[in-house]
Amino acid sequence: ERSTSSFSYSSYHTLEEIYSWIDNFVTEHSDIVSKIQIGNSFENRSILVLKFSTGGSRHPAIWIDTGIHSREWITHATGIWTANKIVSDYGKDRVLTDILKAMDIFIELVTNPDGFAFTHSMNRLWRKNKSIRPGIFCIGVDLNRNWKSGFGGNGSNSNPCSETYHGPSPQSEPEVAAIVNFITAHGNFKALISIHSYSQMLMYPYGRSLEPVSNHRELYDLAKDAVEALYKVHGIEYFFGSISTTLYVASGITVDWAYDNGIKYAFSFELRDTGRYGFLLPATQIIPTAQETWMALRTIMEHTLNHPY
Ligand code: PAY
Ligand code: ZN
Repeated sequence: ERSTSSFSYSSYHTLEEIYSWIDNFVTEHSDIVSKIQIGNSFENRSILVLKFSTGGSRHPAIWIDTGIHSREWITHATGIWTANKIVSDYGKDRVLTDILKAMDIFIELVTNPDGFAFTHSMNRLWRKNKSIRPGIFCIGVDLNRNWKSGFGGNGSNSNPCSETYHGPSPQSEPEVAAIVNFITAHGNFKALISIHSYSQMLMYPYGRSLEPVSNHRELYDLAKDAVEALYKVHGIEYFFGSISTTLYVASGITVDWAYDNGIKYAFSFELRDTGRYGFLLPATQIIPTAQETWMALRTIMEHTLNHPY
């Protein structure tokens, strides 16, 4: 395809289709969108980030990632719709326009490209990346257990055959190291939102322990506002709270790392549904899911804009 106008936002797409959509998208919206390659995956695929910016140097920034678990297809689809929503509503939606005048938004759409390619070619329910190591017979590390914060703790597994295998060492996986290096080098991220499916939850740190974070009350109130805004769109209910108290204890995860590295607005979403279809959410639910998620994202971004630190 040579233009985004023929792209279907209500269908699931392959890696090649998404990467070609990215190229068309940045060409068509080069005034506010650019593409950055932040690294290469274990199997050497490009790791790409979309940057939405109205200028300035090193604006305070918001990070959104989708698809760190490759089988969570609704997350990539929601990310693509969201990227298009940002360019469509910029200049029309007052809140979004104010956000983008002061802050940059970065979206990593395919955070686990090797796993994602594998969900199309061989195993639709593949979760981990595709790394292999000498003497280890199972494939892949859980990229949401490979972060330095709480690495190897409760709710992660040292068995390479486990779905929650944390890997040999923190950031051993190039897909995680690329994000750590990028966010650290940038140095001005104020919010990080990591998007998963499924369960219909909006959560914040910690995953690794039941201990409340220092701004727990603020994150609780903000999550409540965000899920209320989400509910108003299609009447879908979300649970919210810390990861450890809302879902389960999980260590070495993205949002704990973000929080421990000074990003105090750190959230993870679990998108639709609650298990009827699970990871195999029908494509007819892509647009409604993206629409409601957008209102929650916008609530978090607006709060970040209004509470500079
Ligand atoms: O959102 O980071 C989070 C919570 C921890 C997730 C994890 O275990 O990595 C929760 C699961 C996920 O989205 O990966 C929940 C899903 C339903 C699963 O795979 O069990
Ligand atoms: Zn996940």
